[in-house]
Amino acid sequence: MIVDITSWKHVFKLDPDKTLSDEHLERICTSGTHGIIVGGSTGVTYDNTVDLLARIRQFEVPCVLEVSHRDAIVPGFDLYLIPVVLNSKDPKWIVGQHAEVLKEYGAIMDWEEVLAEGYVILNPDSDAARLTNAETTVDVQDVEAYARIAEHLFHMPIFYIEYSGTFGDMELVRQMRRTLRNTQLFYGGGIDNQEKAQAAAAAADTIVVGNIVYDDLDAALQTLYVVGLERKQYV
Ligand code: 1GP
Repeated sequence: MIVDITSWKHVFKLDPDKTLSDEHLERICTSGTHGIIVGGSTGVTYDNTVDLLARIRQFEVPCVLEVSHRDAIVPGFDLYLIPVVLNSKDPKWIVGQHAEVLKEYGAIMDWEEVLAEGYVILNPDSDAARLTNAETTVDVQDVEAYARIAEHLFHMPIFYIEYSGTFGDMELVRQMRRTLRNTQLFYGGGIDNQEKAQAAAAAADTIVVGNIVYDDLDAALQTLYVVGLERKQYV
């Protein structure tokens, strides 16, 4: 399946390390969302990633893997998103792990299926920030510099403002939308109701809805209203 992420307004992010019933997975996959990102910060393995992919593949929704660990690179996804944590203090999360993987698989990679994501992780209390040793004490000018690095220096297709677990500063997100020209702005973090989805969708190109899927499925499905994607039988 050819996936055009530039048309994505709304995606769900599903974590292979978390449990979702078949019924809930079906409601997510047939909700009308533009895509499913499979990814997580901890506990992601080859086996739990294969398992989740196989379950999602019963449905027609595009499904992409956000690669978080070299051992969990599973064939069969529509696309592979490769995070580059621009505000990490450890080069391992910027190019280190990437180089390790490419030493092994570089010659056989299908680059048509790979997209780099320039990440800025801003919630210091998130697993993602702790894991990647992200410098979260940054201001708008810092984040703007990262956005320009992503777009103009590295020509990355995606700039991802990540507040995983908490709802972020929408004025900052809006400012990054004004700064970026062609690079697509993803926002994720703390979208757990329609109002927050609306605010985030007004600020970013693509909103990513994660944890609430596991905590309150009906609330998760309500986030589709803002982009006109809801399928009425589910909400
Ligand atoms: C996490 O950006 C996503 O990578 C979504 O965040 O889980 O807080 O919705 P939440």
